Amino acid sequence: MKKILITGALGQIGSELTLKLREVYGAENVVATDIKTPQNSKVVSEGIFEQLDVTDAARMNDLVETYDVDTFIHLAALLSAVAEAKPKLAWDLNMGGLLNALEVSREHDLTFFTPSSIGAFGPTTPKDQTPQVTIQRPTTMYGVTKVSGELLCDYYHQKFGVDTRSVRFPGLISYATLPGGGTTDYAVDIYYEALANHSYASFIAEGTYMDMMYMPDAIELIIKLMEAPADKLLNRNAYNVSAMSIAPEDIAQEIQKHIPDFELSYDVDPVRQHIAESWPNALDTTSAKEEWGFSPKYDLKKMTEDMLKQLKKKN
Ligand code: AKB
Repeated sequence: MKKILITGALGQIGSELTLKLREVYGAENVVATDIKTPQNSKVVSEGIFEQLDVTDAARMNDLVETYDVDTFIHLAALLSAVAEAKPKLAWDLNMGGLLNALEVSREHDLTFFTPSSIGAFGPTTPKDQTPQVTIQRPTTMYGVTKVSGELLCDYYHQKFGVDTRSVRFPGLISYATLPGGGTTDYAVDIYYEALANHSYASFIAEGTYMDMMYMPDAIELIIKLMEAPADKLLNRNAYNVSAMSIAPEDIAQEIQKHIPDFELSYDVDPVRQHIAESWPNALDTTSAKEEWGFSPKYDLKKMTEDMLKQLKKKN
């Protein structure tokens, strides 16, 4: 990766990935883009930043040419709960943006990354040790766009030789930027509320297991996958990745080790609960480990220690 363009750079992944890429590859080699331009963000104020609506193919192409980009990291997308509320917008943005990004990557021979999600699976997918290659019949619009996106990545790789790379991200937990409208967001909210109020009412029910990962592991794995030799990557649609499979009560128990009077209650949101129940409990990540050395460092214990420490520092 020499000259990298990122879309959705002000989002949950983008705002941390942009800063890390600037540190590793040099600020002059990272072009951050987003549809918004908040001025109080380091992403905007401390490096190259360009406004970009990913449905605008001509502007995307101009930026790739102007900055002589060789690597495209496409993050701009609506998350699961918002996509369920606005399915047409989700299709237009998630698929339109991805198609534009793949086209520009084909035309300019760019190495390409975009995240898929555990949302690309559905209720008929095996729930435990979910295989790398398995049934993908999602029942959410988010999932429909993610599985279609995986197929498009495969197609652009096979048909045009585009160097497509992707992972199926689980819920990502971070102290730096809040997620925007996902089903796994409870696992972020719970830490904020634990510190502020010593209690949390979870919108996901007790016993609902989902895969999760701490953001530093997610950032590191994107760089690792992008730096991996192309000939080692057998899966060009997306790799299963996960660092832990947890339910709300597991996080609560871990938080109680630091905040003994923390109390977890439940105020279940039927829409997000329905989405969560259609997703796997725990993915099999063998292919990612074998083909490019995926190795997350944070388990629930380490993540909880760090989340609480960092959030305390922030406030
Ligand atoms: C969401 O909940 O929508 C995302 C995801 C798992 O893709 N965090």
